Amino acid sequence: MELYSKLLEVSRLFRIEHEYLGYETIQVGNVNQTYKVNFKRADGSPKSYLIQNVNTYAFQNPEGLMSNIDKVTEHIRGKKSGQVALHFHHTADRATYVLDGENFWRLTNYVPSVTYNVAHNMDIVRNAGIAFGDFQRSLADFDINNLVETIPGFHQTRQRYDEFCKAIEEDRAGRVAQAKEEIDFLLSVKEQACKMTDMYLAGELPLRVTHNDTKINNVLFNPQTDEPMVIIDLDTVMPGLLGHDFGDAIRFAANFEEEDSRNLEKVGVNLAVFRAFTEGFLSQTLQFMTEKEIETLPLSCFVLAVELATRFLADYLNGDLYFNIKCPDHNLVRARCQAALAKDMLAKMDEMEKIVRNCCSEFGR
Ligand code: GN1
Ligand code: MG
Repeated sequence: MELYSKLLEVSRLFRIEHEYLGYETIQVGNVNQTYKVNFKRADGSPKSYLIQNVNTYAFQNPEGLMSNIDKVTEHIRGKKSGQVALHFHHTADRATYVLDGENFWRLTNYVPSVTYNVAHNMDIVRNAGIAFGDFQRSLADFDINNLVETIPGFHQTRQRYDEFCKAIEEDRAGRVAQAKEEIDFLLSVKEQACKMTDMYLAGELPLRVTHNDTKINNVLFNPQTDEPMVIIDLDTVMPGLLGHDFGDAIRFAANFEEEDSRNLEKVGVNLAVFRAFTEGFLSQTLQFMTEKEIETLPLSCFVLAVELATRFLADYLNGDLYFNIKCPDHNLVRARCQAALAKDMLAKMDEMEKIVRNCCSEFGR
C-alpha cells in the first residue's frame, strides 16, 4: 500500500477521525521512520500528529518497549496538567501500537518546538539539565518493577567489557592491529570504568527509571522562550542508574567536539557546559538523590564515555554490525573520540567534583 494511504489507515486505527490532508517525512534519528500527519478539524483548524514506524531490527522487543514508554509517559502526563506532555494514542482495543506484518506503528501528539544539536548557549544547556532532571523527579515515585529490561545489560559495564574482549580475541574483521593504542587504553581503565556498576551490585546505588539517550537534541524547547517542554526518544527507557542519564548527557553536550570528531587534540570536557547542565539537573534532583548518587556524578561522565568507546570499538572490530556508519573507519573514529574525551575527564575529575559540590551547596545541600 502506498505510504499516503497507509498513514491514513494507521491514523484511523488510532481513532483520529479528522479530515486527512497528507503527511511530511521528518528527518530525526537514525533508527525509526518518522512522519508528521496533518488533518483538518471540523471547525477548520489544523491538527497534526507524529506517526513512527519502529525499527524492529534495532528494537527486538517492541511490545515491551511500548509498554515501558506508555507507562512512563502517562505517569509524567498525570503530573503535568495544563502543560505540554507526550502522549501515545491508543487503538480501539487499547493497544499503543499497530502491527501489520513487517511494520510496527505508533502515534503521538505533535509538539511544535525547536531542538539543538550543539550546546553553545549556557541558558539552553541549563534548561536541558532542568528537563532531564525534571524527567527524573517526575519518575522518582514510579515503581521500577513495572518496566521491562528491553535491552538486557544495556549499561552493565562489565558485560560491555566482556563483549569488547571477545571482539578483540576473535578479530573477525582483522582490525585489531590498527586499534592497538585505543584497546590498551580502554583495558587499562577497566576497573575505574566498572566502578559505578560495581557500586550498584554492592547495593550502594538505587535503580531508577532512566531515559538512556540523554542527548541534548532529545529535548524539545519552546521556540519563543527556549524553555524546555518535553523529552522525546523514549525507546531506551528502562531501569538504570541516575548517573547513566547524567553521564550520557555530559558526554554528548559538554564535549568541545562532536561525537565522531577526528580533531582529537580539541576533544575534551567544556567545564562551563558541565557546570550549566549540572546546575539545571541538580535543581530538580537534589531533593531525592542519595549521597552516593551525588558522589558518582563526575565519575559517571567518564564511565559513559569509556563504555561507549568500548561499544564503538567492539563494533569496529566485529566489522560494523550494530551502529550505522558513514565511512569505513567511522566506528574507530568514534571510539578514539570517546577515549580522548574520557582521558580529559580523568584529568578534570577534581574540577568536575568541585563544581558538583558547589552546586550542592548552592541548593542548600
Ligand atoms: C545509539 O541511535 P541513537 O543515536 O539514538 C545508541 C546509544 C549511543 C548512541 C551514540 C539503542 O543511539 O546507546 O549512546 O547511539 N542506542 C542504542 O551515538 O544502542
Ligand atoms: Mg536514541
